[in-house]
Amino acid sequence: MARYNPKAIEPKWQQVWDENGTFTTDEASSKPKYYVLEMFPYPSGRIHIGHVRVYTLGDVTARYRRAKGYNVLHPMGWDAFGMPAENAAIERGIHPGKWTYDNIAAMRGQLKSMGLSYDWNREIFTCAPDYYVHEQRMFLKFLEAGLAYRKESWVNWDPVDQTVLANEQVIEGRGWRSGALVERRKLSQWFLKITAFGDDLLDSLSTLDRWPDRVKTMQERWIGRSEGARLSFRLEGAPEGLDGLEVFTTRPDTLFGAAFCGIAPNHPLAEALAASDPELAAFIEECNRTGTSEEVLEKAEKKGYRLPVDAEHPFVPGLKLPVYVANFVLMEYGSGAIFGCPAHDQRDLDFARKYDLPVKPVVRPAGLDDASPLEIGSEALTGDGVIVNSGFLDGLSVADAKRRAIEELEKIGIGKGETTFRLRDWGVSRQRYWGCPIPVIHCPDCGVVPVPEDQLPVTLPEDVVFDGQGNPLDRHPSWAHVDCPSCGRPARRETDTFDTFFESSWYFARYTGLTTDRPFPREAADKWMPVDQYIGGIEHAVLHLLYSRFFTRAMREVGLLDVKEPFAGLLTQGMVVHETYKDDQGRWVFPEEVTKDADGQLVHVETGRPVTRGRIEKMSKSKRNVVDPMAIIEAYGADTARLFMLSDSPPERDLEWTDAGAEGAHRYLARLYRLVDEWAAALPAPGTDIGADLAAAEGAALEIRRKLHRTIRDLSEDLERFHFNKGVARLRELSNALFDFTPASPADAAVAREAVDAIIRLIGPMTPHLGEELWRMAGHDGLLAEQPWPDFDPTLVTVDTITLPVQVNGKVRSKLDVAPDLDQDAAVERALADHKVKTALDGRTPRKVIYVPNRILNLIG
Ligand code: ANZ
Ligand code: ZN
Repeated sequence: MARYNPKAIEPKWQQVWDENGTFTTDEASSKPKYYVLEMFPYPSGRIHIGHVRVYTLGDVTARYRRAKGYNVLHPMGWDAFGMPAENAAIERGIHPGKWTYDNIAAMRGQLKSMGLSYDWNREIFTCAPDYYVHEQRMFLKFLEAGLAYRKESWVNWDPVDQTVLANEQVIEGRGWRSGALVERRKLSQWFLKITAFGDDLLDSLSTLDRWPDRVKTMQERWIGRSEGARLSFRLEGAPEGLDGLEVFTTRPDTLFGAAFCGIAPNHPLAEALAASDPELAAFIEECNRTGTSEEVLEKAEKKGYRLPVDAEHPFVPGLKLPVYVANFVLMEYGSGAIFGCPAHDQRDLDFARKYDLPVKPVVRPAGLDDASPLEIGSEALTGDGVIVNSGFLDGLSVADAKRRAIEELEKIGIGKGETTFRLRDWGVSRQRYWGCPIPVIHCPDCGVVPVPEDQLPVTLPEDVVFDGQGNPLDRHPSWAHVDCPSCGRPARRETDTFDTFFESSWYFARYTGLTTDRPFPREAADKWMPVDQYIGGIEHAVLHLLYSRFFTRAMREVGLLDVKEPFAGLLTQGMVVHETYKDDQGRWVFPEEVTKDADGQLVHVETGRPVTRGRIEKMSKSKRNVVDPMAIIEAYGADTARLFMLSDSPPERDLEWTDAGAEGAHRYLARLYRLVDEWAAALPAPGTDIGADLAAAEGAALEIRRKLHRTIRDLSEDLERFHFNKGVARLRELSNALFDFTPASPADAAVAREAVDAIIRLIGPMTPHLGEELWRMAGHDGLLAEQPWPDFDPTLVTVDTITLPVQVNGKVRSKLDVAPDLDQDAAVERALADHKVKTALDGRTPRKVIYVPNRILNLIG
């Protein structure tokens, strides 16, 4: 008798798929397309358990769709630029390129050992010139189209990584990688005009009906569209040319409650006045020590610096408002200046209380009658209501007053309605070596000159020094020194490289065809895009997913493809979590080091000292609760790891890794293997016409058929909806029925053949190696991976009832057709209504009920 041995089976089938080109996408196929993609990995060196989960989810989807008759595109590649490679160079003297490609080789092997159905012919490496040359061309196209531009701006500077960070990369005021407190700096940077698509990026979210609401909400907030007005205050005491102050407001209805104006620390007026005011200069510098992200400013204490300048109220002649430099006003939002209405804005109220400014309510909250006094304590009134104390706006609703105020501003020519976005243009310049060089040259005479097409790609020099001091490209002796392509005089290459989110913003389109003359073939992109199902982590809800949506629009605008949305369906998988332990010193302990002593107390295996169980947490090295996927595959095989990743939790939720769970999954697969092994010889040969025998099936065999066809129907639904855990449970239930079944008659054997063939196909996407092996053991030629998904027989699934025999005093009196798993009360009620049972009971009520669900009901009376 053979034994389930994944170590032998798995490499064997991987090799067969490879040699056979089983997963090579056929461009000539006339089947409907299905593009499934998992977020590609950063080549850190080893796959982690999160990879195993996400790539299993994608692989089951790809294999299922293939079986359902789709022409599937399922590619894989490497997000290969980025800082860890450069850090390795600094720390260990390995060239980032070598480090990266070595890691890729190791991880590719690990992914292959999982049996993933990728078309490896389309593998991409974003750090290779044949990939990034297209980025350079694309960037120059964007530049031409006005979608890329250069400007001086205040940026988030990471003092440890020595680079600029996008706002999205600043988390609670710290760099997302280094954890260092972010500072502000003024630099000349390249920007991509994501704001040009602000409205569309927002409005089109409603078309993404296969995206999680959570992600859409996060994007909506991030884009942050605000409708309001821009208006100009006349300033008294301001230097020439700076005496009009533009502010953006979403609440023009509260203008009569204005108490002050605030400007950003980097506002031109503040900078002009600081030139002759050291105290102001010091205040500005203090503000610059915190990052530019809103989050930070929101939390910081509100502070201001009173300027020797007043603003004239536009509607109230003679009313003068003090002007402050305020630390909570952002230069990059609206116009970098505000008017403050303390009664109806919390920040303004905090500020007013601190600097003793008037607080004048101008909105009476709905439900508060005219007579009651309108007083503001420590909380601003931000709700709806009726306008008061506001001249020509009095009596209007907030919405009407907004419109009326804008009308008035337009009439007197000092303002207009305006929409503003929280979203800012994407700064893509990074002062790093291991990234795609930005293909421009700076000429003292000609300014910024694009690198001519025939000189692309601009490749990275190999001979660079990594010592952690700034950007190595800057200090390379010759690389940056070139002649100006336009005037021929000495000029200098741009030494900044692109943010690495650049690469991942279009790689999904590159997979549609690896052309050299263009980023991807137009027809192929139009055929394959959008990705039908994208799978990856929720941590990319705004960054990567928003950039990709923008890039797709930008690529469309420059004529590279014709879709707007890159990802039609999105699944965000949860984390894999694991138990944690600490010893009596509070140190983390590996779960393998924990055992129970004679009294059943948890202790450390070596020291015998007490250990306490901690929370179940995301796997992390520091908490010593990491499980290495390669060790799992080594111990149980990839199919067990895959099956476990699909069991227990829905994909969006966290999944707890337990050894017991993995062992359970393994035992189940071994049992299925034994079943097929035992049955194989007695099954009718494949291809035999078993139709008549199947039709003759009855009793337990018929029950098996019913269960089988229901499982086919329901599992298909489960896979379409990504309810993989439910699907696994269903398969195990079906298997249990088979384990209990002993085929005796020819009809039974036919049913066994039908069931074995179907269950192999059903489990194939989840445990593909075992699937292929069982397919062979069951006597089939060819590959399971090329078999269609089984169909269910509708006549076998419609009858969702079972036959329940009813005994009265031990004698069968009737048979009821009832729903499976009916509870006792309902079963008794049904029985008492049955006339044969009634006759048998002859008016007596049963004294005792014996009920075995789905088997028998015995009434004693
Ligand atoms: C006056 C006012 C009165 C405001 C009131 C609010 C409530 P959202 O909705 O997020 O777009 N603002 C404008 N530009 C700013 C900047 N650069 N930095 C900081 N704050 C700025 O917020 C728009 C509101 O935020 C604007 O409306 C403005 O304050 C402030 F009862 O104007 B408001
Ligand atoms: Zn020149």
